[in-house]
Amino acid sequence: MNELDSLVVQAQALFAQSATPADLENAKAQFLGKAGRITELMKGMASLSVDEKKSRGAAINLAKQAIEAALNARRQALADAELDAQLKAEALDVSLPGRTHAGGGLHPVSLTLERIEAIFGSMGFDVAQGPEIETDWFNFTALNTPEDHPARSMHDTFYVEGGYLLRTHTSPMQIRHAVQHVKRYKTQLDAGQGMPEIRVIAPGRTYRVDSDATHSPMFHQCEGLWIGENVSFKDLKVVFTDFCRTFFESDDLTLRFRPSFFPFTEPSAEIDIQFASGPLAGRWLEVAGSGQVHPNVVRNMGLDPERFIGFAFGMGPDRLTMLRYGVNDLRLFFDGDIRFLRQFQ
Ligand code: 2U9
Repeated sequence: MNELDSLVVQAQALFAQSATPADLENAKAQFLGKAGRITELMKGMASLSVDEKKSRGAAINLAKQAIEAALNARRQALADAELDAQLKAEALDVSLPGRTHAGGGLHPVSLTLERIEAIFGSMGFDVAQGPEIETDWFNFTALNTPEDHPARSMHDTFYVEGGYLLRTHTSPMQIRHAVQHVKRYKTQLDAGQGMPEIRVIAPGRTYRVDSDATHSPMFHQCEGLWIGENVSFKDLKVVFTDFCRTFFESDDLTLRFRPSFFPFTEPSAEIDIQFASGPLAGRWLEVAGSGQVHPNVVRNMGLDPERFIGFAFGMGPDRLTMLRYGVNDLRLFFDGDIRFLRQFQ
């Protein structure tokens, strides 16, 4: 192998070893740079005759062209490799699941409240919401609850400065609603005419000094009221049976009205339900209290109890949610554990 061929082979080898464009440019300088081997060979021709210069020059040129070709091929190869690596690094895997914002959802008790509102709404009941900090009058007195009733004890209720308290039930809202309703139809009533029936439910937060697996200091209630001139216990039974069957999506569910006592209703009854099938089949489960509204309470609405009559009921949406979903500890609803709450989305 002559000197020029060997130079080409050396250049090819050095170019092949160059792993980066910078290495390659350094290698190029050794052969094609100002002080490179080819330049030196060119300079070395000065002492040659014209003929020798021609043939030597042509030979050196060929070697130079071969080295340049090897350089360009290696430049291209390195550029291709770099592009390849870049494409790989920036590659989009279109089969990956998209990045979404975690969608929130309603709390299970809110789902129950919405469900209760929709069912009673379909039966013509309004939904009334109002203050959670109440006066003694609306929370107790107007509801025929005497001064010495244990519910009024400091141990049973949270009292706020200024004679206010955290409502212990949503019934005060029903009184407020009824009083407004009666005011709106006052002229008609005074003229001896009638008024549209009061048909309302009051869902919301209520408070008591109580805390264990089945009691929370803050809990939910939904109470209902239906007052008219011809409303009876039969209507309560029909309405509540319909409600329970729709709420629990079970047509073979039976109800039992068990005599009880509440200051604001007389007579009063606890309402128990029994499923014919499913995990709770055969057991009587208490779901609500109810009764015919006490004449004193009807009077406190501004109505004549000899003419207007009706019934009321009260239930605990927390407990209904536990029954519907099979939850065994009330506190799970208020701990805010996302693993629990996510199951209801
Ligand atoms: C007015 C008049 C009467 C609402 C009623 C109940 C019976 C009752 C609670 C039981 C435990 C709900 O689940 S609970 O928290 N309620 O038993 N509530 S009758 O009576 C009223 C309401 C408003 C004006």
